[in-house]
Amino acid sequence: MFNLILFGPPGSGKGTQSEKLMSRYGLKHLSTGDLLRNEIASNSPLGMAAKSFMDKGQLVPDEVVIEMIDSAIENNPQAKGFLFDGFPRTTAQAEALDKLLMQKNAPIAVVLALEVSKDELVKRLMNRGLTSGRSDDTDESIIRARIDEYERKTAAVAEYYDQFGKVARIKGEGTIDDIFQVLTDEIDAKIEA
Ligand code: B4P
Repeated sequence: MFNLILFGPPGSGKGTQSEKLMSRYGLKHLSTGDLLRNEIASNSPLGMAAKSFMDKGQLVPDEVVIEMIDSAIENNPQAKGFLFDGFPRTTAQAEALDKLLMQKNAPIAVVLALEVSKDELVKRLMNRGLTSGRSDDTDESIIRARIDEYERKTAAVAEYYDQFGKVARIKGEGTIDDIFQVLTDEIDAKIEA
């Protein structure tokens, strides 16, 4: 099994690059943002609870997303590896993920961390808001709240994985294809190692 995390602030290109990586490597894509939006679309109790946090630009509580990822992993026993997108977002989530993967003897191989300036993030998300219909993408103050939440709670996840030497930091500005090339170089080096 080959497991990787695509990491970065909101709007850094995680969802965009995940689509491309998934088709290149045949990994199972697990995006907690997408899983939560599916729960909201189906009006489930979990979705309704999550919506109140997401609409304010806040993180959904750890226990909710950890349980969701746990069942997504269990529901995909044939996966040859997972691409985690937007998860983990706190060190508690990272520790929980490591525990889940330890049971499968398949630890995270690499954390690819996309780095993008704050101004560029706001610009991209406002732009996406014009067409995505996502309520958290249309209001600049909510976008800024998401970036603040990232700095307060999520940036530390990269430091958590640094202690195991697993983080590759990658400039997330430039063309989508150029960034994809750098990401695949990092992954190929890990696969060959
Ligand atoms: P997510 O769905 O994970 O969304 P995101 O971080 O906003 O976006 P992403 O980073 O994937 O977007 P992308 O850059 O691809 O989270 C939404 C919410 O769900 C969170 O705020 C939180 O409330 C909740 N949540 C999710 N996971 C959670 C967890 N684990 N714990 C707690 N809460 C959780 O795209 C952005 C735009 O940039 C696109 O329009 C794209 O076209 C553009 N773009 C991408 N690359 C570009 C490039 N190189 N140049 C120019 N534009 C580019």
